[in-house]
Amino acid sequence: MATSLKNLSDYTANNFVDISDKRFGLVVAEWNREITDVLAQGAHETLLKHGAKEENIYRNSVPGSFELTLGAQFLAQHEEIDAVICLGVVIKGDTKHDDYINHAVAHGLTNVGLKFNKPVIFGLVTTNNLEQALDRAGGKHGNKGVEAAAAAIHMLGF
Ligand code: DLZ
Repeated sequence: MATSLKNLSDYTANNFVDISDKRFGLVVAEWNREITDVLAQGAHETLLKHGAKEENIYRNSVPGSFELTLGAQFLAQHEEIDAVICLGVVIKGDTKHDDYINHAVAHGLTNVGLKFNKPVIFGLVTTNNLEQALDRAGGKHGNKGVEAAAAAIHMLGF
């Protein structure tokens, strides 16, 4: 990542980012796996479409979304990794588990990004039910995995 001060226009004109030599970590939660697999596929395809090399995409799975933070840290600590994309699906149930997980992951990923000074993307789909989750994994609301990869690429333009 560039550390020198650039013109303000350089920060905004980052529609094209050369990611051909960038290395990406994908951290994918296994809970709701049929959905997180679709998110991961969307992210993976988006990175390739924008020029990333297959061998520069490192996919790792974690048990559930709560573990995304530590998974992200395991990858982000490596200097060779330029950005980490975290993908999970948390569906509201009878208890407040979703609240605890979602907030923990949001705080956790923020901290990892700041600690290692690199993009750590929050690709967590947080919904009230399964249908809303499916809508966001290749359904009528697109694929949040694609958006997460796009966010990573955008941030690498800084
Ligand atoms: C325990 C749990 C529950 C109830 N729901 C979800 C969920 O909807 N999505 C998800 O990714 N993970 C869930 N988990 C698992 C937790 O994220 C975590 O893996 C366990 O609490 C172990 O730390």
